[in-house]
Amino acid sequence: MPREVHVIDSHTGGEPTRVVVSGAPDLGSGSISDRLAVFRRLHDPFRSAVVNEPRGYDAMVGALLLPPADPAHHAGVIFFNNVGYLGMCGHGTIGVVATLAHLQRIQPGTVRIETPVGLVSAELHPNGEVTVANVESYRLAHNVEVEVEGFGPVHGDVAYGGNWFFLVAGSPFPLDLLHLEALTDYTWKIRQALARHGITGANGAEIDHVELFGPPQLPGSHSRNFVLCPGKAYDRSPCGTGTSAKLACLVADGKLAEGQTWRQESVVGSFFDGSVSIRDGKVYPRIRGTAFVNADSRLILNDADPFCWGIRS
Ligand code: PYC
Repeated sequence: MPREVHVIDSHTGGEPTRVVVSGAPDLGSGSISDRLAVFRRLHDPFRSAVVNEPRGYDAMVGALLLPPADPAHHAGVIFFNNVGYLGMCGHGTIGVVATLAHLQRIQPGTVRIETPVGLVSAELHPNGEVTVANVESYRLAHNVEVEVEGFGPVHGDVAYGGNWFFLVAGSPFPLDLLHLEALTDYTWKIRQALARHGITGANGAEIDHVELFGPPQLPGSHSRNFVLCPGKAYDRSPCGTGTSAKLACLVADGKLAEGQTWRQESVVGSFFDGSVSIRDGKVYPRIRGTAFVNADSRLILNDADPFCWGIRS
């Protein structure tokens, strides 16, 4: 019998999130990290079926909604994309909260969500905006030089915001939609160079996101970015975890303090408002944005379909 998977799609600043509400494989009842390990080991084709073509496309981020390990929390979630799994996802968390509101499972107020990298809380505001209180974010290394094929030495910061980022100030190409191909090629080469030179996050973690920053184009915003995601798609939103990494760098540079807002705009012209709370010297970013639900549908997984499990590169 073909299997049906209930999904709800939304976008946050243009970046899509597909929340799997039911029809997913049983991952057991361990911690979210334990369930991620089961997902990765035994059910990876399901990830591909949900986000890859012919049902999805490279920019699609999936969010598997799970019962929380701790009943005091509202939900657990595992984020995934066209090539694998994400520790955290800022735009995706905003999409999950908008989806829970669409399903009338939550009202305005605080939502506590378990992710593989820790507990994240989010505030659903009465006007539908969402503020995500992210995991601790920090800069690991400042002004790291890497030799990039065809471009020479490039300098950037290595920082964590729930995923690992290399943050580069400036770009040889304007951060706009006319230059997406060149920006993708440049940032992909930076990522390859980081891997080639053994430049990693903490404990050897791969740096799988690259972020370029340039001057803002919208009134009231502080900077525009281009973010390359692990599977070579670019983030249509300003990237919640990428903005968290940026906020941690700004705090480390003495350029942002508690109570101040940093408006980060994306390459498509959407924006997040970022701020920080600092506890015991540690930086905890807050990302405020809006998601719009734009589809509520059933995926059909039919084993007789040769592309049932997605087109995988
Ligand atoms: O918003 O954190 C984010 C994100 C990560 C990858 C795509 N979006």
